[in-house]
Amino acid sequence: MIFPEEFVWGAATASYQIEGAVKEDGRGQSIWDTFSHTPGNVVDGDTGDVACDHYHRYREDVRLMRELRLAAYRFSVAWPRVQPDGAGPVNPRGLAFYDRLVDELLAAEISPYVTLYHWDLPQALEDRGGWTNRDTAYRFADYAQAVHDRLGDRVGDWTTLNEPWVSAFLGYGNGVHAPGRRDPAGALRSAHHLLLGHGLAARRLRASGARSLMLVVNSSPVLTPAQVNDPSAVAGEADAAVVDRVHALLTRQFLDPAVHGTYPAEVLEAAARNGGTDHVLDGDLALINAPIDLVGVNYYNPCVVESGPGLPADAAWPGSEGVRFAAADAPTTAMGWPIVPDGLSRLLVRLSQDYPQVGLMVTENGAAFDDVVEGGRVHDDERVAYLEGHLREVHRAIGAGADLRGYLVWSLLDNFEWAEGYRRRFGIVHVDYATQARVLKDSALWYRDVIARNGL
Ligand code: GBH
Repeated sequence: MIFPEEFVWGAATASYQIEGAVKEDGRGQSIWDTFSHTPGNVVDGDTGDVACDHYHRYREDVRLMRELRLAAYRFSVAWPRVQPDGAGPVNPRGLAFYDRLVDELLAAEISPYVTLYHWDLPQALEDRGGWTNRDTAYRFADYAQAVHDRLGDRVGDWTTLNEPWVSAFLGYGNGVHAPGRRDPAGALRSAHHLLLGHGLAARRLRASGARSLMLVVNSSPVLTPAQVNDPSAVAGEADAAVVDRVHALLTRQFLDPAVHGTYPAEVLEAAARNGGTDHVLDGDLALINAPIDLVGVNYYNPCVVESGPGLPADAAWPGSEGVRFAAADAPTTAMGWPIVPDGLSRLLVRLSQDYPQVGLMVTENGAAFDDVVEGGRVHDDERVAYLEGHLREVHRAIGAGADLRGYLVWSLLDNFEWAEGYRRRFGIVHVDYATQARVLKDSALWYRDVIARNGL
């Protein structure tokens, strides 16, 4: 099973999940510092204060990537390192870290894929309303410009946002993520302002000469319980309507505006029932519809729903009245997420049909399992099986015509898994948090072989 010659193999991380060094070199506070330091928000009271200490150990981490012969490394820039208060003059010492990291990657022949926003909003902006405030979109575009000014001579691959659905609906909807607000109307406004920030930043980066622009979404095929194990199962009318609505809320809410310059009716209806649509100004959709090259897809599991007459909307899903979120009949990871590899091919084929204007990249895929270190090895057979199963589906999607450019494992390192803290391990490299020792898991050795032969 060989992949196209230009296929990009890599791994991904995010700033707050790995860097630590939260008070160093003038870094300001982010909403995740505030949130993780507030008791009750993160399992075991874990915080990103130290994390993988990547801020100090990035050279060793790039050496590991080099050993695996990664072609690409997707990381994010911490906005509060660059602009401690989210606006105004840049902090050169904060930017200097990413400057060193980029040089180290290039010396190792690894392409840096820079994500500008992976959830660590400067707290000072949250104090002025965060993403519910339209002004944050403009602040984001200024910040994006500042990072490009410093790294754009060496970085060609830029992502504006990681998973705006999660920022908006877990951050401002159900409050499971920072800033921990529970406000459905605010979540819908936030989603729009995130999109506006994406469009404004994409235009600035393009004008500054960025080679490739990407928006990364958490997307899933939306399936009825019967469709999980039988893709040809036909949904009844009520279930089919619910499937379409949830697909609009999860995926089309972001990709329709970005790629087509339109909102799905389901999103506007959800907003009409939750605070109104006044935050969508004339001309916004045209701004959001900035040309991009790629859509990044983070896939972990399908979204399983059926009709549930009379049910209220879930806090993370304004507009989901009458939807029952159901369990999938499938084995699960340590997160409790169902393992459905062919969900990935179903998703990629659909996205390539719905959004033929852009290429696709799998920017995250991976799984948490309860790894055991034994004699300096980690035999994570379940992770190898998960990754192999999903790569077969990536290959199948390419065969079915999807314009798929690459695959990035989530994650390079075990790291701070947001509200789950450090107990959930997604890495292909094990991290012993007591010593910061790194050990390549069996999955990393397996992935190195996949990369070497460009296939399975
Ligand atoms: C990604 O997000 C992140 O980009 C990454 O930072 C993170 O470490 C990684 O995945 C692993 O979690 O049932 O309504 O609550 C995770 C994507 C999307 C997965 C929302 C959980 C729950 C939806 N997440 N999903 S709901």
